Amino acid sequence: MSTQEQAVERFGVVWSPDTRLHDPRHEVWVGTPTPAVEVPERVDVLLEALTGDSGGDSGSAGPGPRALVEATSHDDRVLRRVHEPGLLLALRDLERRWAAGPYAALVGQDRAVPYFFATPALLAGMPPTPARALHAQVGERCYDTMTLVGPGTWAAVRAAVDCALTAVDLVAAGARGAYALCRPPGHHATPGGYGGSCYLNNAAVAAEALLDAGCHTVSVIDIDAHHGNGTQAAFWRRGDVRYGSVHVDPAAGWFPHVFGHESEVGEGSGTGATLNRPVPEGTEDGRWLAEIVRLAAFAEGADALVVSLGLDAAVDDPEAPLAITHDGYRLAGEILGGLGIPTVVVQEGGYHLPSLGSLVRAYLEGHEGA
Ligand code: SP5
Ligand code: ZN
Repeated sequence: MSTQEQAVERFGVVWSPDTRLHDPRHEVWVGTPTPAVEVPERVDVLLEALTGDSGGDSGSAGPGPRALVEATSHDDRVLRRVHEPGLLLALRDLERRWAAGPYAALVGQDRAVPYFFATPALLAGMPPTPARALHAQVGERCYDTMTLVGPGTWAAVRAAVDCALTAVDLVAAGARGAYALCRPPGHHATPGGYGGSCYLNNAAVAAEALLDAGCHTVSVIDIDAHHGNGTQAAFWRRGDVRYGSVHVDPAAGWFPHVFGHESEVGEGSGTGATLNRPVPEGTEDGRWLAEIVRLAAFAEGADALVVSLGLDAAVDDPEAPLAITHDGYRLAGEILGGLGIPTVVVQEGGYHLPSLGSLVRAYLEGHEGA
């Protein structure tokens, strides 16, 4: 029996205190403000679990503490390869413009939330004139009512991107892997739009940065309970970045509703570089892990791996109906870690605060130990 611990190189944890600054307070669902689940406390829970003293199971013979790395600021160069300039401009200015508007005084709404969407059904084939009112402009970029922008949102969103880019720096410098404690999450953010509690796509930015660092191919594997429509959109027509995801079946009624079906495989030179594995409500470890084995085979051969690590597939999570255990997350880590590919793990969703810490440890220990 070999002492596996000796070989274990623990992933550094990249974080930024600024990621706490975004506080949506509410998400509006079917017209009704409900308490936000994507809350700043998520950062503290994850950080404490990964760096606090309550670390290992027994305490005595476990590996040492993880390196805690504060994100360094990176310019917009890689970010602009994922997102349209119009999205970056709109998001950067939105909290100031909304605060200057009458919304807080009129209706007590101090967060930007859209109410009007210029869908193809409205346009009816006619050429629209851009809306003058800010409350109509918000719906040009925000595609749902659950992704509010307020004081501190931009600072946090941009800091999350810096976490992802700093984690890439660690891997580019030779680390086996690194964990980016990104908040808010990113995988629902498309090149031109935001929604699903996501504003900028941290995982897609990480993949682009890995290409920049000399990788020829990158695989993004997304194990969040929801399909990462934004990441899929970013690489839909490209063969250099593969996107594979296991998620609750949108055809059963789940967000993002219109994407995440098995029939979506990419287009053009990206044909076959997208793989969706929707699973039924109530899916347990066995089925989920079998899909992760398929995703691992799909990811194999890439020069680098990005894992979109959502913890909301867990059985106790309030936002998704899957039933994955701690052992499931540990085994998922072992399967993806078994590929032996340098990896940037990017935090996505996960909303059951009492479980997040042990789930993230389970995944990372599985991946590192593989
Ligand atoms: C990153 C991520 O996990 N985003 C999740 C987005 C899915 N949210 C869908 C929410 C559907 C409505 N839930 C009702 C709960 C009201 N608080
Ligand atoms: Zn999710």
